[in-house]
Amino acid sequence: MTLHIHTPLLESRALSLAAGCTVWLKLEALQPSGSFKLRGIGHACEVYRARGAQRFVSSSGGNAGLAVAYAGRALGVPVTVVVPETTSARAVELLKQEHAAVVVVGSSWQEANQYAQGLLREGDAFIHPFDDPLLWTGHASMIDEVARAGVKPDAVVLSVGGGGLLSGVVEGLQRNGWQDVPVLAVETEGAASLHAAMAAGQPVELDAIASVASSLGAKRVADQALACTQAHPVIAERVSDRQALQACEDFLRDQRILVEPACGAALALAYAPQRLAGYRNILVIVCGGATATLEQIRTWLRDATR
Ligand code: PLV
Repeated sequence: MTLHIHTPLLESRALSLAAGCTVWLKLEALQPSGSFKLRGIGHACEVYRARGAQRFVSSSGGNAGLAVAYAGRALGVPVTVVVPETTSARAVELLKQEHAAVVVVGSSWQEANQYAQGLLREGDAFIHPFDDPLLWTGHASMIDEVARAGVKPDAVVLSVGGGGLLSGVVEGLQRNGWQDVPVLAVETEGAASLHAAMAAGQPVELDAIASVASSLGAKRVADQALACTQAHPVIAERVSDRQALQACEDFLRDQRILVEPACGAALALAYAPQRLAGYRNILVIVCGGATATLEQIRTWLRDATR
């Protein structure tokens, strides 16, 4: 028994028509915590508990924090999540539903993270939102499921924040012998830390994040994410906030599932005509996201300047 579930893999008629090729969806939005994060974080939490952890500490007010809170409740381990003041009321409400202790500190993730490090006592396990090999191994299971279903895509489309999802998907492709399947790694223009690192050939720290896709807002990607781009074919793609938001609206209409702009970024590549020209069979990781509401997405879309 794992904490995550085996998610549906389905062919989307609407997205296939929009993209001009067959589009398969891996519906990670249906994980109990609302995103793919539960695969890697569930695995990490199980390992840390087996090593004796008596508390899990997270510094994410987003989907990683929610996955830790879900895993902790399921495993009977108390969870403390430190979130910055920018975290939405909805996210705090969801964390409290999972009975996590929520501490609100600092104006950014960096400050909340620093505070969380200071809380660590003996017996605590810190669960990083994206930079931990245990997470990547857990995320890789989504590719095992696709391989077992007998669907081999010509490319995988996914979103990149800190690059944990990218690292896990590349691990999954490699362990299934799919070294020849490229990854199209999508970021919003204001959160394009992987794109910047690939262009520079080394890790780069962005000055600021300027995107509504806050779940993609890692100023610097994990070193492993950049290493993946050197070991596996990875193409960096960027979309605007407006495209990511519109993709959330379109996906709700087409598949009746609400996702965050972080996930809309990957979907936007399929909705934009011609961006997938030359491919016949695409797999999109519908990574999900539980913290944005439809009202919020519509407000952002109305006000989007980029
Ligand atoms: N979210 C991280 C933030 O990283 C978090 O703390 O929850 N799609 C969704 C819905 C996500 O929540 C995230 C990461 C990503 C994609 C990107 O995954 P990553 O970070 O592994 O590249 C800043």
